[in-house]
Amino acid sequence: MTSTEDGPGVRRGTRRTAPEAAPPPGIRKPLPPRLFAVHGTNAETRWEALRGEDYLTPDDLFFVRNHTATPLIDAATWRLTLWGDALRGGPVAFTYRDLLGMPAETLTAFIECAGNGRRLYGEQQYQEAPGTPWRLGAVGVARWRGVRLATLLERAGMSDRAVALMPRGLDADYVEAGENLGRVRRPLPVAKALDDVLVAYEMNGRPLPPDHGHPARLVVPGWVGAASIKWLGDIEVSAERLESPWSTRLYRMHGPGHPPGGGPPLTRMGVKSAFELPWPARFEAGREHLLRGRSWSGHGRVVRVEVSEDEGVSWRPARLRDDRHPRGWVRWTLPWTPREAGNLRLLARAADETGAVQPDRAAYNLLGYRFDAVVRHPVVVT
Ligand SMILES: Nc1nc2c(c(=O)[nH]1)N[C@H]1C(S)=C(S)[C@@H](COP(=O)(O)O)O[C@H]1N2
Ligand SMILES: [Mo]
Repeated sequence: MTSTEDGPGVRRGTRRTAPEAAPPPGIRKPLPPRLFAVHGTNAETRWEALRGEDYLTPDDLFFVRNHTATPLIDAATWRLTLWGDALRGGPVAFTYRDLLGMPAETLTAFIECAGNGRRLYGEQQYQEAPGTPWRLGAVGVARWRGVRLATLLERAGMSDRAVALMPRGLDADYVEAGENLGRVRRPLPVAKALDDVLVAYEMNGRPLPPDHGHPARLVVPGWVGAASIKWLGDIEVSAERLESPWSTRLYRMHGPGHPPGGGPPLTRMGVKSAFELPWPARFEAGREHLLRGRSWSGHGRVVRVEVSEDEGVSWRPARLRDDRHPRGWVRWTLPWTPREAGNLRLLARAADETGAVQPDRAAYNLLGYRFDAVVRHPVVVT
């Protein structure tokens, strides 16, 4: 990579084509190894492939997290049904055409898996966590277009007794260690639903691709990706609290330092940063390189990013680009001239507008969620 570090970046298709690995059976789009690392039924975006890309993650580079397999759903016969004891009338079904005919809204937001960075618990904190071994590529930013969930709830006649919703996907039942947990579903508080949740039918200006939820998915800004149910089929609207395995057991912090039975269901993601570099990255000594990266937070805009080449003893501010979206990420750059050959680690640390800063260590939990510590990116200087 040394000779291209200052250049326009790794353009897709310009590198020598690596042999294609067998794709996981459940994902429809191509997963060339230069763009993705495949883990079971999931595909992780390679950060070096984002180098030189625009603000939005292109659809063909967006990570995929599937509990089972991508279903192919015909938008013409698809229905989204709202039902439950907190509707004033009976169930209400919306067609794809109904959605397209309703007031549309556009939202630029990241979706990030709660387990993004899980592998770094082991690699960096020597605390292994089971589960999909994502490094930092289980995140992407897209421009979503669709109908506000608040609008659908209003049209379906939600009463003020409603406290919880249960959006559910149309993909197959999820079976974990021989136990059938049913279809992917996770309770969503009414307050969040009314605030900023979108029922999206477009991603980056085109109909949602099959792997990302066609014909429609939820986009729950700032929250763990599991809240953003894909292939949305129905939503229960309830006057009582609702639970599913995705709220009682999964997507909670378990283990030492957390309450018995786990902490509360995870909602917002923390602050994170990543370099647009391969792992490990290679640089030539004595030349100036332009470091690039992106930082994001589930709590609001990122306002500061600093980089360290000496394990956090000293920090230099990166230059933030002006394309910040409140629910997206920010791109940043910093020129860097490595002095001598050897191995080192590059650190990037972001702060958001609420004052939250990336910690030195992430709060360990048995399922490896929410790794938000400053990442030590390995670098070889030659
Ligand atoms: N129906 C359904 N929705 C789902 C999932 C799933 O497996 N089935 N995975 C969830 C998880 S854990 C994440 S992180 C995001 C990933 O969205 P993406 O695959 O579009 O990147 O979708 C969420 N929505
Ligand atoms: Mo996830």
